[in-house]
Amino acid sequence: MLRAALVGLPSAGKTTLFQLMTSVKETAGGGFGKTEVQVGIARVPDVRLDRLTALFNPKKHIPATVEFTDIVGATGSTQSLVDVTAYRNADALLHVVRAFRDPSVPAPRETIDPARDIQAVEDELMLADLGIAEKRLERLAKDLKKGKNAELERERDVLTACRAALEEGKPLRTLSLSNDDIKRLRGFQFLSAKPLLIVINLDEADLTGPGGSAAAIERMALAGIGGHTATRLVAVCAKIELEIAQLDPADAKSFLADLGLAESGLDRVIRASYDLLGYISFFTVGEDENRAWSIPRGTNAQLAAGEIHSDIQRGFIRAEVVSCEPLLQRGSLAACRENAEIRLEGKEYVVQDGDVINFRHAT
Ligand SMILES: Nc1nc2c(ncn2[C@@H]2O[C@H](COP(=O)(O)OP(=O)(O)OP(=O)(O)O)[C@@H](O)[C@H]2O)c(=O)[nH]1
Ligand SMILES: [Mg+2]
Repeated sequence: MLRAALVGLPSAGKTTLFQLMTSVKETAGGGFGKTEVQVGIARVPDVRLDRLTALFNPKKHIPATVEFTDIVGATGSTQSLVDVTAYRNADALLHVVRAFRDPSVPAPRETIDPARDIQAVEDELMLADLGIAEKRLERLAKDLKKGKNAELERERDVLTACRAALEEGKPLRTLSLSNDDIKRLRGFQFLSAKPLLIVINLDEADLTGPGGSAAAIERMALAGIGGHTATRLVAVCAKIELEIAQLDPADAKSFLADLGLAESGLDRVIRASYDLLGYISFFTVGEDENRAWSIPRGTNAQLAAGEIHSDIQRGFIRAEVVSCEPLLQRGSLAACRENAEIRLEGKEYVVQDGDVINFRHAT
Protein backbone atom coordinates (compact mmCIF):
# COMPACT_ATOMS: atom_id res chain seq x y z
CA MET A 1 0.00 0.00 0.00
CA LEU A 2 1.34 3.42 -0.95
CA ARG A 3 1.28 5.83 1.93
CA ALA A 4 1.33 9.62 1.87
CA ALA A 5 1.12 11.86 4.93
CA LEU A 6 -0.27 15.40 4.92
CA VAL A 7 1.92 18.14 6.37
CA GLY A 8 1.42 21.86 6.50
CA LEU A 9 0.83 24.88 8.67
CA PRO A 10 -2.42 25.21 10.65
CA SER A 11 -5.57 26.14 8.71
CA ALA A 12 -4.06 25.38 5.32
CA GLY A 13 -6.93 23.03 4.45
CA LYS A 14 -5.29 19.63 5.17
CA THR A 15 -8.27 18.04 6.89
CA THR A 16 -10.71 19.48 4.36
CA LEU A 17 -8.77 17.95 1.46
CA PHE A 18 -8.18 14.70 3.34
CA GLN A 19 -11.89 14.26 3.96
CA LEU A 20 -12.74 15.03 0.36
CA MET A 21 -10.18 12.62 -1.08
CA THR A 22 -10.65 9.61 1.15
CA SER A 23 -13.17 7.18 2.48
CA VAL A 24 -12.75 4.33 5.00
CA LYS A 25 -11.39 6.36 7.83
CA GLU A 26 -9.92 5.08 11.01
CA THR A 27 -8.38 7.00 13.84
CA ALA A 28 -5.36 5.92 15.83
CA GLY A 29 -3.14 7.49 18.46
CA GLY A 30 -0.20 9.34 16.95
CA GLY A 31 2.28 8.84 19.75
CA PHE A 32 2.87 12.53 20.40
CA GLY A 33 1.00 14.48 23.07
CA LYS A 34 -2.62 14.68 22.03
CA THR A 35 -2.12 14.08 18.34
CA GLU A 36 -4.40 11.70 16.57
CA VAL A 37 -3.83 10.14 13.23
CA GLN A 38 -6.60 9.74 10.71
CA VAL A 39 -6.06 7.25 7.94
CA GLY A 40 -8.11 7.15 4.76
CA ILE A 41 -7.98 5.41 1.42
CA ALA A 42 -8.24 7.25 -1.89
CA ARG A 43 -9.04 5.49 -5.16
CA VAL A 44 -6.63 6.45 -7.90
CA PRO A 45 -8.69 7.70 -10.84
CA ASP A 46 -7.77 5.93 -14.06
CA VAL A 47 -9.76 6.35 -17.27
CA ARG A 48 -8.11 3.25 -18.70
CA LEU A 49 -9.59 1.08 -15.97
CA ASP A 50 -12.97 2.77 -16.45
CA ARG A 51 -12.89 2.01 -20.16
CA LEU A 52 -11.79 -1.60 -19.57
CA THR A 53 -14.71 -1.96 -17.19
CA ALA A 54 -17.12 -0.63 -19.80
CA LEU A 55 -15.72 -3.29 -22.14
CA PHE A 56 -15.77 -6.34 -19.84
CA ASN A 57 -18.64 -5.37 -17.58
CA PRO A 58 -17.20 -7.38 -14.67
CA LYS A 59 -18.91 -7.96 -11.32
CA LYS A 60 -16.14 -6.10 -9.53
CA HIS A 61 -14.00 -3.10 -10.43
CA ILE A 62 -11.04 -2.45 -8.17
CA PRO A 63 -8.87 0.64 -8.71
CA ALA A 64 -5.39 1.26 -7.36
CA THR A 65 -5.35 3.06 -4.03
CA VAL A 66 -3.22 5.46 -2.03
CA GLU A 67 -3.45 5.71 1.74
CA PHE A 68 -3.44 9.25 3.13
CA THR A 69 -2.77 10.17 6.73
CA ASP A 70 -3.93 13.40 8.31
CA ILE A 71 -2.45 14.33 11.65
CA VAL A 72 -4.97 16.01 13.89
CA GLY A 73 -3.62 18.66 16.21
CA ALA A 74 -0.07 18.55 14.87
CA THR A 75 1.56 21.93 15.16
CA GLY A 76 3.85 21.71 12.16
CA SER A 77 6.80 22.09 14.53
CA THR A 78 10.09 20.26 14.17
CA GLN A 79 9.38 18.28 17.33
CA SER A 80 6.07 16.98 16.07
CA LEU A 81 7.69 16.01 12.77
CA VAL A 82 10.27 14.02 14.69
CA ASP A 83 7.79 12.39 17.04
CA VAL A 84 4.81 11.48 14.88
CA THR A 85 5.60 8.08 13.43
CA ALA A 86 3.03 8.51 10.66
CA TYR A 87 5.31 11.06 9.00
CA ARG A 88 8.29 8.73 9.24
CA ASN A 89 6.39 5.77 7.85
CA ALA A 90 5.07 7.65 4.83
CA ASP A 91 6.39 6.94 1.33
CA ALA A 92 5.74 10.55 0.35
CA LEU A 93 4.72 13.80 2.00
CA LEU A 94 1.93 15.98 0.78
CA HIS A 95 2.36 19.59 1.80
CA VAL A 96 -0.91 21.51 1.77
CA VAL A 97 -0.17 25.22 1.36
CA ARG A 98 -2.63 27.97 2.09
CA ALA A 99 -3.23 30.31 -0.81
CA PHE A 100 -6.91 31.05 -0.17
CA ARG A 101 -7.45 34.43 1.39
CA ASP A 102 -10.76 34.21 3.28
CA PRO A 103 -10.31 36.61 6.25
CA SER A 104 -12.82 34.59 8.28
CA VAL A 105 -10.21 31.79 8.56
CA PRO A 106 -7.30 33.22 10.58
CA ALA A 107 -3.94 32.65 8.87
CA PRO A 108 -1.18 31.56 11.25
CA ARG A 109 1.26 34.09 9.83
CA GLU A 110 -1.11 36.95 9.12
CA THR A 111 -0.24 37.34 5.45
CA ILE A 112 -0.90 34.78 2.72
CA ASP A 113 2.44 33.85 1.16
CA PRO A 114 2.68 30.35 -0.32
CA ALA A 115 6.37 30.61 -1.31
CA ARG A 116 7.28 31.56 2.26
CA ASP A 117 5.20 28.72 3.74
CA ILE A 118 6.69 26.16 1.36
CA GLN A 119 10.16 27.15 2.52
CA ALA A 120 9.10 27.24 6.18
CA VAL A 121 7.88 23.64 6.10
CA GLU A 122 10.90 22.54 4.08
CA ASP A 123 13.10 24.11 6.77
CA GLU A 124 11.24 22.17 9.46
CA LEU A 125 11.74 18.91 7.57
CA MET A 126 15.46 19.61 7.20
CA LEU A 127 15.83 20.63 10.84
CA ALA A 128 14.16 17.41 11.97
CA ASP A 129 16.54 15.41 9.75
CA LEU A 130 19.58 17.36 10.92
CA GLY A 131 18.81 16.45 14.53
CA ILE A 132 18.63 12.77 13.67
CA ALA A 133 21.78 12.83 11.53
CA GLU A 134 23.77 14.61 14.25
CA LYS A 135 22.67 12.25 16.97
CA ARG A 136 23.66 9.24 14.90
CA LEU A 137 27.01 10.82 13.94
CA GLU A 138 27.86 11.37 17.61
CA ARG A 139 27.05 7.74 18.34
CA LEU A 140 29.12 6.57 15.35
CA ALA A 141 32.11 8.66 16.44
CA LYS A 142 32.02 6.91 19.84
CA ASP A 143 31.71 3.45 18.32
CA LEU A 144 34.47 4.07 15.78
CA LYS A 145 36.84 5.07 18.58
CA LYS A 146 36.53 1.53 19.89
CA GLY A 147 37.77 0.03 16.65
CA LYS A 148 37.74 0.23 12.86
CA ASN A 149 34.67 -0.95 11.01
CA ALA A 150 34.32 -0.37 7.27
CA GLU A 151 30.51 -0.38 7.27
CA LEU A 152 30.24 2.09 10.13
CA GLU A 153 32.80 4.31 8.44
CA ARG A 154 30.78 4.27 5.24
CA GLU A 155 27.66 5.15 7.20
CA ARG A 156 29.53 8.01 8.86
CA ASP A 157 30.63 9.33 5.46
CA VAL A 158 27.13 9.24 4.00
CA LEU A 159 25.65 10.89 7.06
CA THR A 160 28.36 13.54 6.97
CA ALA A 161 27.37 14.33 3.38
CA CYS A 162 23.72 14.48 4.45
CA ARG A 163 24.54 16.82 7.30
CA ALA A 164 26.50 19.11 4.98
CA ALA A 165 23.60 19.24 2.52
CA LEU A 166 21.09 20.00 5.26
CA GLU A 167 23.30 22.73 6.68
CA GLU A 168 23.37 24.32 3.25
CA GLY A 169 19.59 24.18 3.11
CA LYS A 170 19.42 21.35 0.60
CA PRO A 171 16.70 18.76 1.24
CA LEU A 172 18.01 15.18 1.10
CA ARG A 173 15.76 14.29 -1.82
CA THR A 174 18.09 16.43 -3.98
CA LEU A 175 21.16 14.24 -3.27
CA SER A 176 22.06 11.58 -5.79
CA LEU A 177 23.09 8.55 -3.78
CA SER A 178 24.06 5.02 -4.72
CA ASN A 179 21.53 2.28 -4.02
CA ASP A 180 23.76 0.98 -1.23
CA ASP A 181 23.81 4.37 0.43
CA ILE A 182 20.06 4.73 0.05
CA LYS A 183 19.76 1.40 1.86
CA ARG A 184 22.11 2.61 4.59
CA LEU A 185 19.89 5.63 5.17
CA ARG A 186 16.54 3.85 4.93
CA GLY A 187 16.24 3.16 8.64
CA PHE A 188 16.41 6.85 9.49
CA GLN A 189 13.33 7.63 7.37
CA PHE A 190 14.60 11.14 6.69
CA LEU A 191 11.65 13.42 5.96
CA SER A 192 13.41 15.73 3.52
CA ALA A 193 14.42 12.65 1.53
CA LYS A 194 10.83 11.67 0.82
CA PRO A 195 9.18 12.67 -2.43
CA LEU A 196 7.18 15.85 -1.89
CA LEU A 197 3.88 16.83 -3.42
CA ILE A 198 3.08 20.49 -2.87
CA VAL A 199 -0.64 21.15 -3.00
CA ILE A 200 -1.53 24.81 -3.34
CA ASN A 201 -4.96 25.41 -1.88
CA LEU A 202 -6.07 28.28 -4.11
CA ASP A 203 -8.62 30.95 -3.57
CA GLU A 204 -11.84 30.55 -5.51
CA ALA A 205 -11.04 33.79 -7.31
CA ASP A 206 -7.71 32.33 -8.52
CA LEU A 207 -9.47 29.52 -10.35
CA THR A 208 -11.95 31.70 -12.16
CA GLY A 209 -9.70 34.75 -12.67
CA PRO A 210 -7.85 35.51 -15.94
CA GLY A 211 -5.46 32.70 -16.83
CA GLY A 212 -6.99 30.44 -14.17
CA SER A 213 -4.87 28.48 -11.72
CA ALA A 214 -1.76 28.49 -13.94
CA ALA A 215 -1.63 32.30 -13.89
CA ALA A 216 -2.18 32.30 -10.13
CA ILE A 217 0.75 29.90 -9.63
CA GLU A 218 2.87 32.16 -11.84
CA ARG A 219 1.96 35.23 -9.78
CA MET A 220 2.96 33.45 -6.59
CA ALA A 221 6.38 32.75 -8.13
CA LEU A 222 5.90 29.00 -7.66
CA ALA A 223 6.16 27.84 -11.24
CA GLY A 224 9.73 26.51 -10.89
CA ILE A 225 9.18 24.44 -7.76
CA GLY A 226 7.48 21.53 -9.49
CA GLY A 227 10.72 20.94 -11.40
CA HIS A 228 12.84 20.21 -8.32
CA THR A 229 14.01 16.64 -7.71
CA ALA A 230 11.22 14.34 -6.51
CA THR A 231 8.92 17.32 -6.15
CA ARG A 232 5.62 18.09 -7.82
CA LEU A 233 3.24 20.94 -7.51
CA VAL A 234 -0.50 20.84 -8.07
CA ALA A 235 -3.20 23.39 -7.40
CA VAL A 236 -6.67 22.78 -6.02
CA CYS A 237 -9.40 24.84 -4.47
CA ALA A 238 -10.86 23.08 -1.45
CA LYS A 239 -13.89 25.33 -1.40
CA ILE A 240 -14.86 24.43 -4.95
CA GLU A 241 -14.08 20.76 -4.35
CA LEU A 242 -16.51 20.86 -1.41
CA GLU A 243 -19.21 22.21 -3.71
CA ILE A 244 -18.46 19.57 -6.35
CA ALA A 245 -18.62 16.80 -3.75
CA GLN A 246 -22.21 17.76 -3.03
CA LEU A 247 -23.31 17.47 -6.68
CA ASP A 248 -24.26 14.31 -8.49
CA PRO A 249 -21.63 13.16 -11.02
CA ALA A 250 -23.33 14.56 -14.12
CA ASP A 251 -23.81 18.00 -12.55
CA ALA A 252 -20.25 17.90 -11.24
CA LYS A 253 -19.00 17.35 -14.77
CA SER A 254 -20.83 20.32 -16.24
CA PHE A 255 -19.82 22.45 -13.25
CA LEU A 256 -16.16 21.59 -13.92
CA ALA A 257 -16.63 22.33 -17.62
CA ASP A 258 -18.09 25.74 -16.74
CA LEU A 259 -14.90 26.43 -14.81
CA GLY A 260 -12.85 25.27 -17.77
CA LEU A 261 -11.49 22.22 -15.94
CA ALA A 262 -11.25 18.66 -17.25
CA GLU A 263 -11.22 16.89 -13.90
CA SER A 264 -11.55 17.71 -10.25
CA GLY A 265 -8.45 18.94 -8.45
CA LEU A 266 -8.71 16.08 -5.99
CA ASP A 267 -8.31 13.58 -8.80
CA ARG A 268 -5.18 15.42 -9.87
CA VAL A 269 -3.78 15.36 -6.32
CA ILE A 270 -4.37 11.62 -5.93
CA ARG A 271 -3.00 10.88 -9.38
CA ALA A 272 0.09 13.08 -8.79
CA SER A 273 0.81 11.36 -5.46
CA TYR A 274 0.73 8.02 -7.21
CA ASP A 275 3.00 9.15 -10.06
CA LEU A 276 5.38 10.90 -7.69
CA LEU A 277 5.92 7.65 -5.81
CA GLY A 278 7.13 6.14 -9.07
CA TYR A 279 4.28 3.67 -9.30
CA ILE A 280 2.61 2.38 -12.42
CA SER A 281 -0.48 0.22 -12.90
CA PHE A 282 -1.04 -3.00 -14.73
CA PHE A 283 -4.48 -4.50 -15.12
CA THR A 284 -6.12 -7.87 -14.85
CA VAL A 285 -9.45 -8.24 -16.63
CA GLY A 286 -12.26 -10.79 -16.77
CA GLU A 287 -15.92 -11.44 -16.14
CA ASP A 288 -15.52 -11.48 -12.38
CA GLU A 289 -13.22 -8.60 -11.81
CA ASN A 290 -11.23 -5.83 -13.46
CA ARG A 291 -8.46 -4.62 -11.29
CA ALA A 292 -5.54 -2.19 -11.28
CA TRP A 293 -2.39 -3.36 -9.50
CA SER A 294 0.35 -1.01 -8.29
CA ILE A 295 4.01 -1.78 -8.86
CA PRO A 296 7.15 0.36 -8.85
CA ARG A 297 8.28 1.27 -12.37
CA GLY A 298 10.85 -1.26 -13.56
CA THR A 299 9.26 -4.31 -11.88
CA ASN A 300 9.63 -7.57 -13.80
CA ALA A 301 6.75 -9.87 -14.70
CA GLN A 302 7.46 -12.49 -12.06
CA LEU A 303 7.57 -9.95 -9.22
CA ALA A 304 4.46 -8.28 -10.61
CA ALA A 305 2.71 -11.65 -10.44
CA GLY A 306 3.59 -11.78 -6.75
CA GLU A 307 1.57 -8.62 -6.25
CA ILE A 308 -1.51 -10.71 -7.04
CA HIS A 309 -0.50 -13.87 -5.17
CA SER A 310 2.74 -15.47 -4.03
CA ASP A 311 1.58 -18.77 -5.62
CA ILE A 312 1.39 -17.11 -9.02
CA GLN A 313 4.90 -15.69 -8.55
CA ARG A 314 6.29 -19.05 -7.46
CA GLY A 315 4.61 -21.05 -10.23
CA PHE A 316 5.18 -18.39 -12.90
CA ILE A 317 5.32 -19.86 -16.40
CA ARG A 318 4.70 -16.86 -18.59
CA ALA A 319 2.71 -13.71 -18.95
CA GLU A 320 0.24 -12.99 -21.74
CA VAL A 321 0.48 -9.25 -22.24
CA VAL A 322 -1.39 -6.71 -24.30
CA SER A 323 -1.27 -2.94 -23.86
CA CYS A 324 -4.64 -1.52 -22.96
CA GLU A 325 -4.79 0.84 -25.96
CA PRO A 326 -5.01 -1.86 -28.67
CA LEU A 327 -7.34 -3.87 -26.43
CA LEU A 328 -9.67 -0.91 -26.02
CA GLN A 329 -9.53 -0.23 -29.75
CA ARG A 330 -10.18 -3.82 -30.86
CA GLY A 331 -12.82 -4.36 -28.21
CA SER A 332 -11.89 -7.90 -27.19
CA LEU A 333 -8.96 -10.13 -26.27
CA ALA A 334 -9.95 -12.50 -29.10
CA ALA A 335 -9.57 -9.70 -31.68
CA CYS A 336 -6.17 -8.81 -30.22
CA ARG A 337 -5.15 -12.45 -30.46
CA GLU A 338 -6.17 -12.61 -34.13
CA ASN A 339 -4.03 -9.57 -34.80
CA ALA A 340 -1.06 -11.02 -32.93
CA GLU A 341 -1.15 -8.23 -30.37
CA ILE A 342 -0.98 -10.52 -27.37
CA ARG A 343 2.63 -11.19 -26.50
CA LEU A 344 4.05 -14.05 -24.48
CA GLU A 345 6.60 -12.70 -22.05
CA GLY A 346 8.97 -14.39 -19.60
CA LYS A 347 9.89 -13.67 -15.99
CA GLU A 348 12.33 -10.89 -16.84
CA TYR A 349 9.91 -8.84 -18.94
CA VAL A 350 9.66 -5.33 -17.47
CA VAL A 351 5.99 -4.58 -16.98
CA GLN A 352 4.82 -1.35 -18.63
CA ASP A 353 2.24 1.12 -17.40
CA GLY A 354 -1.14 0.10 -18.80
CA ASP A 355 -0.29 -3.53 -19.59
CA VAL A 356 -3.20 -5.94 -19.37
CA ILE A 357 -1.76 -9.23 -18.13
CA ASN A 358 -2.89 -12.80 -17.76
CA PHE A 359 -0.36 -14.84 -15.81
CA ARG A 360 0.06 -18.52 -16.69
CA HIS A 361 1.28 -20.38 -13.66
CA ALA A 362 1.74 -23.91 -12.38
CA THR A 363 -0.31 -24.79 -9.34
N1 LIG B 1 -12.54 29.99 1.99
C1 LIG B 1 -11.91 28.84 2.05
N2 LIG B 1 -11.84 28.19 3.22
C2 LIG B 1 -11.20 27.02 3.28
C3 LIG B 1 -10.58 26.43 2.13
N3 LIG B 1 -10.01 25.29 2.49
C4 LIG B 1 -10.25 25.14 3.81
N4 LIG B 1 -10.96 26.18 4.30
C5 LIG B 1 -11.41 26.41 5.69
O1 LIG B 1 -10.28 26.66 6.49
C6 LIG B 1 -10.45 26.11 7.80
C7 LIG B 1 -9.27 25.21 8.13
O2 LIG B 1 -9.30 24.09 7.26
P1 LIG B 1 -8.76 22.66 7.72
O3 LIG B 1 -8.98 21.74 6.59
O4 LIG B 1 -9.31 22.29 9.03
O5 LIG B 1 -7.22 23.02 7.86
P2 LIG B 1 -6.06 22.13 8.48
O6 LIG B 1 -4.87 22.35 7.64
O7 LIG B 1 -6.52 20.72 8.66
O8 LIG B 1 -5.85 22.83 9.88
P3 LIG B 1 -5.19 22.18 11.23
O9 LIG B 1 -5.63 20.76 11.33
O10 LIG B 1 -5.70 23.06 12.30
O11 LIG B 1 -3.71 22.30 11.06
C8 LIG B 1 -11.78 25.39 7.78
O12 LIG B 1 -12.75 26.21 8.36
C9 LIG B 1 -12.05 25.19 6.29
O13 LIG B 1 -13.43 25.14 6.02
C10 LIG B 1 -10.69 27.14 0.88
O14 LIG B 1 -10.20 26.71 -0.18
N5 LIG B 1 -11.35 28.33 0.92
MG1 LIG C 1 -6.59 19.47 10.30
